Amino acid sequence: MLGLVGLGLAGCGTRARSQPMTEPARPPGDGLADLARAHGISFGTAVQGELLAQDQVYAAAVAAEAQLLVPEWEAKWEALQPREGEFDFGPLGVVAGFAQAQRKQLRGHALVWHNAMPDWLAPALAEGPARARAVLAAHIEGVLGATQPLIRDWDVVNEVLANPPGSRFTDQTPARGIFRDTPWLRALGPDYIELALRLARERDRTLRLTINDYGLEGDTPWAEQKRQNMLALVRALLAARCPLDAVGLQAHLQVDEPFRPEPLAGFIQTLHGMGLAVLITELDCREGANLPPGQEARDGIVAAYVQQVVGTALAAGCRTVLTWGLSDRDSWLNRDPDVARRDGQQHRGHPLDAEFRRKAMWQALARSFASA
Ligand code: 9MR
Repeated sequence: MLGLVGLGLAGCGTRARSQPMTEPARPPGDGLADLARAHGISFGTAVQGELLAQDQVYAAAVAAEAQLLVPEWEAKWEALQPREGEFDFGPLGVVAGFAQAQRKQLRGHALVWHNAMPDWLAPALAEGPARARAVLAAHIEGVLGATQPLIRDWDVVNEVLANPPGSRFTDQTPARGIFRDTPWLRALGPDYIELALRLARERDRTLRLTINDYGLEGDTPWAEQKRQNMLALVRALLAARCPLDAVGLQAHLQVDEPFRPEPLAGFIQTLHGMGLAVLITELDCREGANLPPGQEARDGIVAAYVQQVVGTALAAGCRTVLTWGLSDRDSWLNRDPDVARRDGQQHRGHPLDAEFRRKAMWQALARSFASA
């Protein structure tokens, strides 16, 4: 199979090759990634390939602020294997081409997830365990074969834990024990998690293997339950000598959710004690039901909340922070009908506003990096 390195450059088109992407609008060296790097922290963001290719303001902001990129959609199953056996690395190649041209690192998201599955996948899994195993092995082989050596860190499994009863998340997929009831779980039981991790390690011995999930940060009974469930899962995997290197905390924060540093710090330290790295993988922040008057007050609340959570994670030893997009303009928070505001306002939960101006959350991240 042709590697992604070649495909990436092809996917980016001649414009990107003959005419480098827009120069960063700001002088180099003062972006979040630079501030983070000075303190041993890697900062990055989720990106959308179409915007990287077509929107120079967007591309310049990514170039200036982020060192680590993760495709928001382009590395999901539905993007990479839309029809069984037919891999399409075109959209991912656009992101990879940008990363190469701008000398950014890339992480992968996500090999196994219950969303963004192509239409053929759930029926194939329903055909039985042997078929499910074969499909999983073929995907991991096809994807890692093409993305090595460009991507050195993958979310191998994403959101495998159920949301504990009482949680306020909109996704209330039923649970089977601690696990989310998905086509993967129905086909293979919880063993699909171990199988995916083992297949990934076999295919690429030095790849960092990450389990990624959300709802692990707050000071609520259900967040605590989910942290305990994650620890139980990690303990079981390690006891089975299953390869696993890191846990990703998505950190889709909500200012209305209670937060205290101790539970999160304790969780991160426990994971470190088990030999795992902990990353913040999808940081953004939803505003509360009742907005204070004035943009400055709104942004101040988001910034203070983000600083508490990120500051806590960094103090506990987390060394990688990615936001799920840089600007309010392009965020799922304002696109997804389940999380978008219903009062006509747009969430302001990203470091840059809709005009790509740095706002209080940007400063909060900068301060968190400086004091890490
Ligand atoms: O932000 C992503 C959105 O644009 C996609 O439509 C959606 C389905 O592919 O996925 C969103 O990203 C999710 C991520 O992959 C996993 N954690 C939750 C993110 C927000 O829903």
